[in-house]
Amino acid sequence: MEIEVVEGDITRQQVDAVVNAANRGMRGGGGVDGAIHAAGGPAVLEDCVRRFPDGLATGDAGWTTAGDLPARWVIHVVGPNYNAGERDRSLLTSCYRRALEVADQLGARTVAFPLISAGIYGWPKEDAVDAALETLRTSTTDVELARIVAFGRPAYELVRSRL
Ligand code: AR6
Repeated sequence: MEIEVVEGDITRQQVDAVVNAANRGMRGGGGVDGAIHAAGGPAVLEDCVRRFPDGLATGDAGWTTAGDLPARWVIHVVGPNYNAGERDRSLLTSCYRRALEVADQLGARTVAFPLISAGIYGWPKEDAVDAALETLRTSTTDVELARIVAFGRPAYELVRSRL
């Protein structure tokens, strides 16, 4: 699998699936989650309600339609909330691994990832990048391209330096 980094907005990515950094409730939120629901439109929330009546566990992944986004699917993951004391790193790496498993189930070959837990959930950025890269590098998957979408220049430079 090729791993690349771009600077940009995950809602603009022309890929098979975009990954959303959601929360356990799975009913939208701020950050990437807010941007994906805003750009994807109400179909994304409707599908969340239908597929995740009880939400989703931390470290797990599931999918919905991408609604009006250029992608075909949204793969939702729930990263650990570092600020709330969830600091088990395996919960963070699990998000990347589970997202690739869901991508394989869907037949998605190109997948765009945000830096899960690195925003509102407060995971230290450098380690969030390393956890993402390590997990993507060591996972066995049919996904051909993992694109890390860095939000802003500093995030882009950080990912590039760790790559
Ligand atoms: N495209 C790409 N990256 C983005 C975008 C975007 N449009 N917007 C923000 N980022 P966050 P989390 C970056 O906070 O830390 C929500 O309320 C951001 O700079 O979106 O996992 C959910 O509902 C950071 O590097 O996700 C949850 O409650 C990264 O994406 C909670 O926030 C992740 O930041 C999840 O927090």
